[in-house]
Amino acid sequence: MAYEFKLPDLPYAHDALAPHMSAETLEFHHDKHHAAYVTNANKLLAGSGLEDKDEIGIITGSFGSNPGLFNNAAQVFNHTFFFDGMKPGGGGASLPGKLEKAITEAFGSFDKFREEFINGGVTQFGSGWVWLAAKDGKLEIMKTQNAENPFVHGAQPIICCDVWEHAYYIDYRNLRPKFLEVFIDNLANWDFAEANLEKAGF
Ligand code: MN3
Repeated sequence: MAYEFKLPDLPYAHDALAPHMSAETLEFHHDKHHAAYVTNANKLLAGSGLEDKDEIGIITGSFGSNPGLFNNAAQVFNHTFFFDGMKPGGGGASLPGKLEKAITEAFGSFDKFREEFINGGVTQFGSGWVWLAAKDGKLEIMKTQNAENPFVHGAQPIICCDVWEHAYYIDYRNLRPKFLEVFIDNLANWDFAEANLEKAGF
């Protein structure tokens, strides 16, 4: 049975993240951009020899050898992960227990983590992503270009922010730093991050 990429519904209404992220942004970002990656990934999967792999197997299996498939398949995963990683009333410094402990161990404090995550997103030149990722049993900030994600760098994703311009230009124009601050302070779903930390073996 060949794998099929699917476009999941947003886990909240399109207007649920306003004023931090508008319904218009989510209508374009989920209903148009994310949907197009799903359509293209399925087209490019056909005949690739990776049809029988799972989602992560297709991503890691196409990395470096089938850029068209890799870019679309990874962007399907990245966007689902990004949208699941936000919630209405999210963000802020109050974290679930395991996440707080792991962040404090890795960065010294939540404020230092916040600063490093925002700085990672701001300094990712051009299109890409900033991640809190788990590698070798430790949390780190990882920035990736275009569609790359932690799986192709030997790491597990915990939470991420999309820093492609389409993620923030409607709401914040060129102010990427402001968008990243709002992500950490008002949007991040720390329960989702805690669940991913447990999946990564913490
Ligand atoms: Mn995007």
